[in-house]
Amino acid sequence: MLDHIIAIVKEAAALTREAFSVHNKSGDADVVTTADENVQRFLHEKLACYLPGSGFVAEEGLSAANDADYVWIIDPIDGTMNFSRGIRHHAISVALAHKGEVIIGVVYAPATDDLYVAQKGRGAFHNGKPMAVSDKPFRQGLLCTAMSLYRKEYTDVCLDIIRDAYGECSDIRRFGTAALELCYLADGLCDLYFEIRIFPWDYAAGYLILTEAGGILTGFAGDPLTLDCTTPLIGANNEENYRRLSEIVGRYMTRSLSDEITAQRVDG
Ligand code: LIP
Repeated sequence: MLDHIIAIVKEAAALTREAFSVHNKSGDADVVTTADENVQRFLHEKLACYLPGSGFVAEEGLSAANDADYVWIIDPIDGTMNFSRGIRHHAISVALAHKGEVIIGVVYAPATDDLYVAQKGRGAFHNGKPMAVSDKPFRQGLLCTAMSLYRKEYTDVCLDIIRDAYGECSDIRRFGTAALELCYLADGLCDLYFEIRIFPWDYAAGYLILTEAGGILTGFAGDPLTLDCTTPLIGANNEENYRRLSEIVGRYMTRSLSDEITAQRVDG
């Protein structure tokens, strides 16, 4: 099954090498390209044929049969702004969930030919090599993070959290693609992750890849990820660093703010 999904994702990647146009969705910071739409349409057609009766939740307006046992969670191009500007940090992210649990994750970066995959209970692999999180302590950690791109009213909270974390870790990185950032944690390249509001299609595949590589990823205050709403996302290479980052986040985020963020459902 995994090899077949990989083949479909890599076939879809060819569509990112064709000419494309760019459109604004909810504003200048929220863009979509015809490549996003073409990749999503291709993946929907091929994966629905491969797994009849499966449901779909995908970024570009696709939400179907979400009560099916098997549901595909897809970001056709994660890091669309990067892609639209010619920045190589972007990826196709495909997750397969069974009764709400991610069992397969595939993240493929067409510009660099980096393939990250995981199957539940069977490890995570980068271009066929086993992945493992780093053993870096917090003070040596690289924190992948982002501002609240589509909800700029959360900017101050993000700045407070990032300022405190930056004062205690080594440095921050903003790659503009959560799917790849979670793979970087899984591969030991980065060590910490925080984003205040992110969609399931951004993180579903990266979640399995990171946890299969030994990492930790949850919502606010250890909340499990439910795959059906936007959520804060906190991740780390080990339990000690996860607790320390969660404590920093808890200085400024509240349960009511987290509830406000997770109130936005994405499953239709
Ligand atoms: C991306 C997200 C990421 C965010 C990026 C971008 P998209 O998704 O994965 O969390 O910080 O700016 O939004 O919209 O490119 O598919």
